[in-house]
Amino acid sequence: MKSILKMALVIAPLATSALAQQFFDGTFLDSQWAASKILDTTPSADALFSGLRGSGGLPGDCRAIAHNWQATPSGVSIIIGHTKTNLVHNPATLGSLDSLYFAFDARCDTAEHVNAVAFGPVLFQGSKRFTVAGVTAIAAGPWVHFGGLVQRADWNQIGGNDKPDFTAGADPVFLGFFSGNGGSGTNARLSSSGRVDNFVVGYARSCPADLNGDGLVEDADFSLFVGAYNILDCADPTMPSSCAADFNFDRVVDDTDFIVFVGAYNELLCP
Ligand SMILES: [Ca+2]
Ligand SMILES: [Ca+2]
Repeated sequence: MKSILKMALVIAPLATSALAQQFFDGTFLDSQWAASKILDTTPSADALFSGLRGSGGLPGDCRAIAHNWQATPSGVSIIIGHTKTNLVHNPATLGSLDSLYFAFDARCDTAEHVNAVAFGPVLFQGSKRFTVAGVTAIAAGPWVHFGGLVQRADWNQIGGNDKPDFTAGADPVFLGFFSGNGGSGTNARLSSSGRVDNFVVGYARSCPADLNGDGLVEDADFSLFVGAYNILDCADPTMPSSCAADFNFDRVVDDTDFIVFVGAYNELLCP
């Protein structure tokens, strides 16, 4: 078995980056996040907004968002993009990857005439802004959770029909979430606020179980997997960074991930 492994190591192509990676933020340092207006159809296009690190998260710190806009009797929309500026993805390393995993928790505070705030994934690339329909948090309601794979085709460009460009040489990609409000039939200037916590972005390579990135899923990866499995919680400070053994991005390395690992381990060679 050992010699076969060695042979396979010799014939394996140069290891491409094959890690499942995920990035988590439950702290939301102001220096790592930026907010900008990406849509404002209010009469004077003068919607105000802010996004700042705040308390009252789920748990601990969160990103506290606030909107102030003129809601005319007819519908208007404002969308604010919150991007994690220290999480810049180079399309050359994203490659042909189509799907990104996003997750976050959100809630909406109570305010007069404000029914809800909408939240969803956002992607900035060059001058283009893209969103994906997410979740709606009801005023004074419970935290709501968004989590799911977003395919390239799922992105909707604000003011256009393009899709993000993940080909090598394309502009860097900034990822985050949007917060948005619409008119509620009230002709008034409204203020709403809410919170977002536990922001996760993940992308799976073609061979995520190859935890050491050498092109094979073998005993070395098994050891890495077992180590992560024993730690369990991606938030545990002893978990290797990016929690690559959490293949389904649910922030724990458990039996669900083990099933994925065993399937790949039996195959040995990455596709
Ligand atoms: Ca490996
Ligand atoms: Ca998992």
